[in-house]
Amino acid sequence: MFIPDRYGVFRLLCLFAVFEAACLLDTGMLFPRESSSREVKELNGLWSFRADMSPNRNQGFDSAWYKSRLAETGPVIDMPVPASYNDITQDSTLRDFIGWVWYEREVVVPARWIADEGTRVVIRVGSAHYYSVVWVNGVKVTEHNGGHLPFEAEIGSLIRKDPTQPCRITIAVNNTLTLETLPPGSIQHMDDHTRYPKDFFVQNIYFDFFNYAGIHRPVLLYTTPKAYVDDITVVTDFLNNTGLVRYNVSVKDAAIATLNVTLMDKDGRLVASSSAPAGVLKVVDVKLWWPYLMHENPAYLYSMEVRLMAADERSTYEDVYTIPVGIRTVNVTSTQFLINNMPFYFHGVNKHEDSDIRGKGFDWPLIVKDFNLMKWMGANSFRTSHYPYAEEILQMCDRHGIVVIDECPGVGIKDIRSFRNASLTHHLDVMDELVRRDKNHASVVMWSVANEPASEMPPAEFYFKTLIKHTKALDPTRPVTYVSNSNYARDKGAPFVDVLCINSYFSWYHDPGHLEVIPLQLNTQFEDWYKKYQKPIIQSEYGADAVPGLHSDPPMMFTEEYQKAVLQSCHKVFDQKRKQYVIGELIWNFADFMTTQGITRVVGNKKGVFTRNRQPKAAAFILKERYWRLANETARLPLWTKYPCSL
Ligand code: GCB
Repeated sequence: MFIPDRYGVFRLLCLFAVFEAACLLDTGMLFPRESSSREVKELNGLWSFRADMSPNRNQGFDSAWYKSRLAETGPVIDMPVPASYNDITQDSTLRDFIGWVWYEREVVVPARWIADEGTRVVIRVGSAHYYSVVWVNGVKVTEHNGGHLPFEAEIGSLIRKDPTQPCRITIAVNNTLTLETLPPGSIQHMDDHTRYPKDFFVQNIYFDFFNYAGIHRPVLLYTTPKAYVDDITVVTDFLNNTGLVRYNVSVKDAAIATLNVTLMDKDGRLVASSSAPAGVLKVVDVKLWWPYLMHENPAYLYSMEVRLMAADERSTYEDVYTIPVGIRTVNVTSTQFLINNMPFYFHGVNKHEDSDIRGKGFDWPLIVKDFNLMKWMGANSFRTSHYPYAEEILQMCDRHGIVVIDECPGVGIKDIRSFRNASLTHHLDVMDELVRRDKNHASVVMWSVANEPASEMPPAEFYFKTLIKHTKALDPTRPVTYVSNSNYARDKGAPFVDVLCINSYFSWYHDPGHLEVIPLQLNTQFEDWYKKYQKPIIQSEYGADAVPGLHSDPPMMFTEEYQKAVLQSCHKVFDQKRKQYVIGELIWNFADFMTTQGITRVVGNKKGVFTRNRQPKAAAFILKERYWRLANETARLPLWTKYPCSL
C-alpha cells in the first residue's frame, strides 16, 4: 500500500488528537459484554405498564407511582420490552398517546452480586423514547434526555440496603417533543371548544416517521468489579503493511492498577500487546477492514482484550473487557471518499428502525433479515436515517462490512426557535453521546449531524459551524456531514461539511408525474452544488412511493412501474457523475415505514423498495442488478468468481 511518509506522520498526529477529544465526556459507555469479570442479566420480556391519562399527564408524579408497585396505583397491562407501546393494543388513545407512561419490573438479583461489595451493579437502558426517569425501589437513580442512545446508573448500594426486598425497577418515559428536543416538535392546545373537545391537544412534528415511543432497546443489569475499565478509544491507521492501533484505556476507581492490552487476530493468535494505558499497537502483515463487496475478504476484525489488575486497601480486582477492532482509514478529497486509500462508492440504502407491531422496538429476526436483504441486493452501506440505531446493528455492520453514515436525531429542525442556544447545547450533548457510543466501530465512516434542517435560515450558519466544529473536535478521524435539501446557493451549513449529502425528489414533490424532468434537473443539481463547494456529493435520498401491487403502463405515480422508472432515470445521471465527484447513492427507502396520518401518506410512507414486511417490490430487483454491477466495477479485487452476477 503506497502512502507517503509525510502523510503517515500527519495521520499519526491526528490519532493523538482524538484522545484529547475523547476526554470531553466524563464517563465511557462501553457496550455491556460478558467476560470472566462481568455478568449480564437481560430484563427483556413483560413489564407492567400504565399510561398516565390524567389531563396534565402528571398524576404519576403527583401520586408518586414509583413509591409502590405500579399495580397498586391503578390498572396495569402487560407490555413487552423492548418494543414501542403504540401498536401493542387495540386502543387508538394509546397508539397516539402523548405524555408519561410508566413501566415496572421486579428483578431477582443474584445473591452473590449483593453479597460482594466489590461488585458494581449497573442498570442500563439501551434506549427509551424520549425523556426517561428511572427509580430502583422508589429511589431515583437517573434520568435521560433523548431517545436512541443508552443511559445507565450504578445501583449496587441501593439494592444492598435491604437485600430481602426484590429489586423493583420503575421507568417513566415521556414522548413529548418540544422546540428544544431532538427531533424537535411542539404541542398545540386547541382551545376553541366549539370545534375541539376539552383538553384537546396535538403533537406537531416536522419529520416523516411515526413518533414511536417506549422502551425501544434492551434493559439490563450488568456487573463490573469496583475498579473497572470505564472506556476504550481505538483509532486505526496503517503504513505499508503495518497496521497501527492507537488506543486509550480509561480506568475508574483503581488506586493502584496495572493493565495488559492484547490484540488477537481472527484465529486467536496474539499479534501485539502492551501494558501502557495508552499507546500504539503495531500489527505486522495487517489484514485491513474492507467494506462488503470491496474485497474478497471483507470486514476483518481483530480482537482487543483489556485486562485490568487493581487493588485497594481491602481487595484486589481484575476486570476484562474485549472489543472488536477493524483496522482501516477514511479520507475525503474534493472528488472522492477513500477507505484504506481506495475510492469507495456508496451504493446503499436509507433505513428506519421500524416494523409492524414492534414499532421501533429492537428485534433480532428483523435485524438479521434486513442484513440478508441488504447483502442480497448488493448494498454496501446505509445511513442511520434519522437517528442512531441500536449498537447491535453497528456490530453487525462491523462484522459484515456494511459501511455506515451515523446520523444523530437532528431531523426536522425547521422552526427558527430550534436554532437557539438551548437547542444547540442539547444537540452538542447528543453528538457527545453519539460519538462516545459509536467511536470504535470500523463500519462508521462519517457522522451526520442533521437531516434537512432549515439550513437557509440565518441562524443556521452559527448553529452548524459550531456543531460541525464540535463533532470534528470529538473525532478528528471521521468526516462530518449534514443532509441538505435546501437551495445550494442559500445553504448556510454547506461550507463547513466535508461531504455534501443532498436529498431530492424530482418528478415527485416537484413536477409530479413528469419523469422527463429528471435528467436535466438532477444534472443541474449536481453541477450547481459541485461548482459552488467543490466537495464530493452523495445523493443521500431519492425515490418515489409505490403501493405494492399497484401497476400501470405507461407508469403513473404510486405504481411499481413509476418507482422503477424514477430509479432508472436517476441512475443514468449517477453513472455520468460518479466518474467525476458523485461518491454515492442511497435509495429512499429500504422498506416502507409508518408515519403520522396525513393526506400524502396511505398508512405510512411507501417509498420502500421492500414492503414493511420485507417483500421485494419491482424496484428492489432494479437496485440489485445495479448494485452488483457497481460492485463488480468498483471492487478492489475481481468479485466475479466469488459473487457471480447475472449481468
Ligand atoms: C425526505 C426526508 C425523509 C422523508 C422523505 C419522503 O426528504 O428526509 O425523512 O421520509 O423525504 O419520503 O418524503
